[in-house]
Amino acid sequence: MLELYHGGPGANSLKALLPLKEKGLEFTSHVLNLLQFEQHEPWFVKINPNGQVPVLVHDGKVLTESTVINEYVDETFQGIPLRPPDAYGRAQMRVWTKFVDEYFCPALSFLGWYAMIRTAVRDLSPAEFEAKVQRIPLKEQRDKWRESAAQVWTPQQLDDWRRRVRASIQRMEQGMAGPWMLGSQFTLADVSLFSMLIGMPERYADIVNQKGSPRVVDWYSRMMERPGVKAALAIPRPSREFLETQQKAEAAARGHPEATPRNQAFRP
Ligand SMILES: N[C@@H](CCC(=O)N[C@@H](CS)C(=O)NCC(=O)O)C(=O)O
Repeated sequence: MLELYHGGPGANSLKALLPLKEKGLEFTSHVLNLLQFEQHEPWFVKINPNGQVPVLVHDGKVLTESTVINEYVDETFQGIPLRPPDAYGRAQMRVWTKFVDEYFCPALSFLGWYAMIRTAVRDLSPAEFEAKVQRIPLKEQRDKWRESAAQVWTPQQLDDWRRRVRASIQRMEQGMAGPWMLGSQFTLADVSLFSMLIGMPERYADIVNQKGSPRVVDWYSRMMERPGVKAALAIPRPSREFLETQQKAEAAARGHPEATPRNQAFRP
């Protein structure tokens, strides 16, 4: 029996969803609303003490870390193979998955949180917000929630994360070895990179576009045609819906001082 605890289809959650869908595996999906702190509820922290998604549970065995989950799934289950058959190919694949985990994903994540979190928590008073943050197991994550709500990051930091995102796309553009990242075989390298790229041609049109990164744009279109990708992207996205509701409330309140959000005190 397979169960996946995840957020909506984006970033590390999409990364773990894609191989399950590509292989056509049956699994029970548990979608958490990350912007309402469901991943820090005691019941979930019992499953993953880090209070983060994704988590795969296979016959009662708990697996964390999306990149590790994906290799486990490919090694354990039938269906389309997602790792190259040879050691050198697998090493090349892991260079990309490591690059995503250590460089690309952190840069995107900081920019995403900066853009989202303050709006997401606008209904919470500072005390309510702090009570939620206190439950977060990892200090790094507590800091990240607090810093993004207070928007303390400097323009230089934001510029540097954007630089890293741009450098990541250029590295992909130069490294694309065929229709898929490693050449003719679709692998976990494509899975990892695409999970970060999803939505970028719209949100980062100045970075991902036909002129500056044509091979990446063509690859993205090929990815979007895959039935496994379509199936993964059809998964519910409660965090996104919640954020959109908060954004509408924020827009409606603009210019109405009486509708000032309760988290005013977070603002610098
Ligand atoms: N290294 C972990 C990172 C997991 C991670 O960052 N998960 C994010 C979602 S993409 C999360 O749960 N964020 C919510 C939080 O930390 O409060 C992995 O690859 O699985």
